[in-house]
Amino acid sequence: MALPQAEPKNSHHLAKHHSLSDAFGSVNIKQDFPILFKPVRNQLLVYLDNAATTQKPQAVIKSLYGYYTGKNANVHRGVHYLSEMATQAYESAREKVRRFINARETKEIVFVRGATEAINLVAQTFGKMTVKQGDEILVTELEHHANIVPWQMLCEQVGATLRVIPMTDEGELRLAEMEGMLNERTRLVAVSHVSNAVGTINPVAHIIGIAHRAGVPVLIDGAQATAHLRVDVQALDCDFYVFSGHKMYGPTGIGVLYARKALLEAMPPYQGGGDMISKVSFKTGTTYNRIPHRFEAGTPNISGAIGLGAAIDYLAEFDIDEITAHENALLAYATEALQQIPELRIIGTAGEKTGIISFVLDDIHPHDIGTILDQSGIAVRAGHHCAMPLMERLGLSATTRVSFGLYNTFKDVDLLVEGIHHVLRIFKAN
Ligand code: 7TS
Repeated sequence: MALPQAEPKNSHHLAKHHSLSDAFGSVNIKQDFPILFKPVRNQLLVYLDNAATTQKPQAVIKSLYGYYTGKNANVHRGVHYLSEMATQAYESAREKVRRFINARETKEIVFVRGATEAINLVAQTFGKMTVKQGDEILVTELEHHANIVPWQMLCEQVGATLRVIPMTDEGELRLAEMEGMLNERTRLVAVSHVSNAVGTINPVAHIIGIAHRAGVPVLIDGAQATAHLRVDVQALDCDFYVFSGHKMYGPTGIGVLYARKALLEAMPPYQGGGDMISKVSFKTGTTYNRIPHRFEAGTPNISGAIGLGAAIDYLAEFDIDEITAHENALLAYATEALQQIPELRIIGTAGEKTGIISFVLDDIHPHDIGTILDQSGIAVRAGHHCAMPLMERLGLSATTRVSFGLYNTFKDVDLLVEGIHHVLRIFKAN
């Protein structure tokens, strides 16, 4: 399948709602990301590790610079000008997040460090409140450790059991089994929207329907979804949705917990400290602030939230469905090209996938593959992808993983394929 590949151009930032059929497939979008023009090992970077973290557009970098040069102060405290500016910027980022995932109210948006912290928060607040000895929590075989370990810790603390929804060899959840696993002791289903290790898009709306019919709330780990798929928490009807800013072109150290208002209002606080209280007294005890501030103890990541807001604005310059379509086209093109390599086996062949391809190549260790590709300026991830139970299920210790972002091109895929042939040549020569 020979797809057209436009030549590099020095044109500038895309106009708002630029025709994406022009923009994608060319390198125009790369121009928004300064780091993609930094030579890596004397070559132009081919960045294919977007599931680990995405690169940041100039607009996000500028927003951080703008914050620290024009607005820096602590939030929700000072009466002075800069504090008002910082608070306004921070709270307006919350509104951008609300709109981005279509939550009903900004109260339902809690800023956290990332998906990991959001899940730990839910486990230690909602979990401690509702999960008792003998109760059960359901996760799946496809989860990242961030959506396993906090639940294991909770189960150990309260004497509950973690049960695991199995998957097929292709990497699809066996939902018929899930129905049989729900019972009157089940307190929560925690499932990823998209698997980071093999790219499966789980049918989360369907899963939420099944769980809700059994009266069980659902947490969706959207770390691998928000940069690639349209997310609407009201349409999904999920109870919790978590994600990380850095995987969607925003800064590191900022992420989001969305929780249904009634749940958030019922949950006990997570960390104690400044900003999360309404009154503190040694005599009469402490009362807590209203949501979402009750869950944001201490000085938050103000610049991070503002940078995430800028990333959301950046994504809004595109139509998210066109981003999905572009990454699907890259996935199809790369899958077909990689299948031509007899020594290569793709791991995870679900019917619905995002732009993530895990593979093994002969018996060459993924770390060797990653290291050799890096010599050609191609960045991929090698290892267990923080999904050791998934690897165990597949009988593997590691894979090499390629993951696309909106700036990747068909040329990037061609360079990857060339790089893999180079790896094979090196190993065959030895
Ligand atoms: N959930 C999923 C599905 C993830 O892919 C990750 C990170 C996390 C949770 C945790 O996100 P964090 O931002 O809190 O660290 N996944 C990966 C990855 O695939 N490679 O590096 C990190």
